[in-house]
Amino acid sequence: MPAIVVIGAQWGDEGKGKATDLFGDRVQWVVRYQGGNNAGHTVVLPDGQNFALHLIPSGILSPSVNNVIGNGVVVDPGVLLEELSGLEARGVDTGKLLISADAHLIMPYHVAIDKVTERYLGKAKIGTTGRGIGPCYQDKVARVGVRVQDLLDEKIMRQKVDAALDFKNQVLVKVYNHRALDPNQVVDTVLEQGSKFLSRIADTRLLLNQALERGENVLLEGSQGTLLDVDHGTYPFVTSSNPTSGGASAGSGIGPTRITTVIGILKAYTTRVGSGPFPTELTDEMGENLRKQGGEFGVTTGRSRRTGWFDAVIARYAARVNGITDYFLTKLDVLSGLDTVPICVGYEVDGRRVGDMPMTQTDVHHAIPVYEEMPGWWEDISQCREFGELPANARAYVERLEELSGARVSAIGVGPGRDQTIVRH
Ligand code: 2SA
Ligand code: GDP
Ligand code: MG
Repeated sequence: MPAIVVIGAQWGDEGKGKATDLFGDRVQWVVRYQGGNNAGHTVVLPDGQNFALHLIPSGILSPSVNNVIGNGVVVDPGVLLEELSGLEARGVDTGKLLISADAHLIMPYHVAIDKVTERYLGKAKIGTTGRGIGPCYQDKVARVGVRVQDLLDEKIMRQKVDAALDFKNQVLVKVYNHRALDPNQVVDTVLEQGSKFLSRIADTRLLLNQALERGENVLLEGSQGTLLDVDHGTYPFVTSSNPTSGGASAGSGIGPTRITTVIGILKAYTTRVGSGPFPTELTDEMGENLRKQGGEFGVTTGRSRRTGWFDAVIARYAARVNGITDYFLTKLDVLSGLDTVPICVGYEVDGRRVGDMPMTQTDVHHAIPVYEEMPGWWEDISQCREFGELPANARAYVERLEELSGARVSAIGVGPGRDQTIVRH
């Protein structure tokens, strides 16, 4: 398995952190390829210690793994330092973390613009994490971004920030009634922060390709999920990068022919944080129960996650868009204790029955789920380690999801712990 990709098949928070951690002893490199500290990836170690990672790859908790923040990631230097010191204070060795010289820096004005834009949008807001992700990617695409390598050249850094703030301050002050930011102060702060991680800046695309040439294994860890992808998600209610497997090549510099396996992380039900359409959403007591049982609260912002039943239209879509070879079905244990478990098998859109993701966002907003009911199970399954140990109804639920979802279910999560996993293939 030279290069494998782990991606979220729904709207994020499927359990990608746990899945990546499980590969710890079989890969030499773990790479983040998009997003930034909007992500919240949870890993629970065998001794019960719980880690929430935001910007740093989940491989950091496996001592032998080299970790890379790839060129496609947006890096807030202050957050990076905080996350590093938080991990070090808990005894984690962070010596094997490298950062691409081509990754873009989230500057203080990106965070300010993210927050004021959301306030300005009011009811139409995206529900961003407020971490400056969108404004930073906007600057990248507009070719006025500041990159990690600019920390190595103060003159260039000052020129770029002066030019950027010349315009942005006018917008901040005139449109948003926000105070102007002082370019010298911004540069001094960012250079001071950057000085603490200069030794980690590297040509990571070269190092990763050399590692692949030596026969080492690389895991590309996606953040967020397929339906938050700026191209393939529920636009405009998406993040500003490509969490789908195609983004893994662009965001790391590893060619697509190197990728042999794409693992889709799929929750046994569905959640979403932020605004936007969610056909199977439950706004009743059942939704509240799923939130409580599943602990569905944002790892970065603490926001309540919206909850709903499993949606096979989404899973089929994710299988195609990402070329998923295997699914890791997580949080099956959360569904114990239900009389019946509904599965959304298709949508009704303005009187028409559809089995695939509608072409237009208007139709996605109008989609009414068509459900099939499966009998539930009452047993606590958190100690099951073989597929055969699951209650018959839980097995039938997994097998039905597999039939509907476009790829085989190779592993099943029955709890947050590393060992709480059933491996089938
Ligand atoms: P942004 O901040 O520009 O990326 O927000 C745009 C949309 O992307 C969603 N988004 C997420 N959805 C699920 N989980 C994410 N990470 C955190 C977690 C979220 C949290 O692991 O719990 O703590 O709130 C994540 N990051 C971005 C976001 O909700 C917007 O819909
Ligand atoms: P990520 O963003 O995809 O890494 O997922 P998050 O960490 O945001 O949210 C997933 C949550 O579910 C975390 O609290 C995990 O510890 C937890 N989790 C992962 N797999 C399982 C599972 O199979 N069962 C249960 N009960 N919890 C799980
Ligand atoms: Mg998360």
